Amino acid sequence: MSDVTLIGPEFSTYVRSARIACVEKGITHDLNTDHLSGPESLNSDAHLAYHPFGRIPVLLHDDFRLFETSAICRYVDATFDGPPLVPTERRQAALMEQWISAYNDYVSPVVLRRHILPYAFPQGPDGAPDREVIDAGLPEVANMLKILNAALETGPFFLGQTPTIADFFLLPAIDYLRTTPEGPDLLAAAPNVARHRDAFTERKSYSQTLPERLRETA
Ligand SMILES: N[C@@H](CCC(=O)N[C@@H](CS)C(=O)NCC(=O)O)C(=O)O
Repeated sequence: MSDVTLIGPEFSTYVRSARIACVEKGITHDLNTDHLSGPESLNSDAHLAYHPFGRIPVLLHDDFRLFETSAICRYVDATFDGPPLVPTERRQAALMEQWISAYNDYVSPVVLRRHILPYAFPQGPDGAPDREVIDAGLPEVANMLKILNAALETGPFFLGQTPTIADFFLLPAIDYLRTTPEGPDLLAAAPNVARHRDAFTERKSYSQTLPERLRETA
């Protein structure tokens, strides 16, 4: 029993990243969505008391509260016994930071916000996915996958055979990408990215954090 609680729903990509860190470290965690009922509840007083920017996840451990997924993963790594989630060699550790930051600042705004989310939460006419938004984003999504494909050339993970926190960030987005109409073709053109996800499926941290809506397609 670790007494770690993560606030946020299981379908959220960043919540999944934090959950993967817990499973890879070998600790149990609870998920808490008690005060969350929909996107608007992220800006409720109850949630803002945990996360002043109205995002998820938040980690609770004893009387300690922490937001930002990278900080949460690093806290889990530093606090509990278990396999290291960060490389010990300084350049490898720096490369891990590089890919976490690149995911947050470049990959997620394109792959998640301009492709996956417009399908998951359609905002177009009649509640359909907004084709203009999605079509305009496709060349950039393909370019992101090209960059990731090159980075994962040795693979299967960013830093070789063992996943690190950077991989915990990428996996949830790629797992959703497979399920969009264009996803399979985009991934066929980026086989190292597809291999990254396939290598993850062999790990407990994949199956134990698989969101409900991906269970049929896994
Ligand atoms: N920088 C934050 C990003 C967290 C984030 O954006 N989480 C998403 C869920 S995957 C969220 O809260 N979205 C709600 C929104 O954008 O309003 C982190 O690393 O935790």
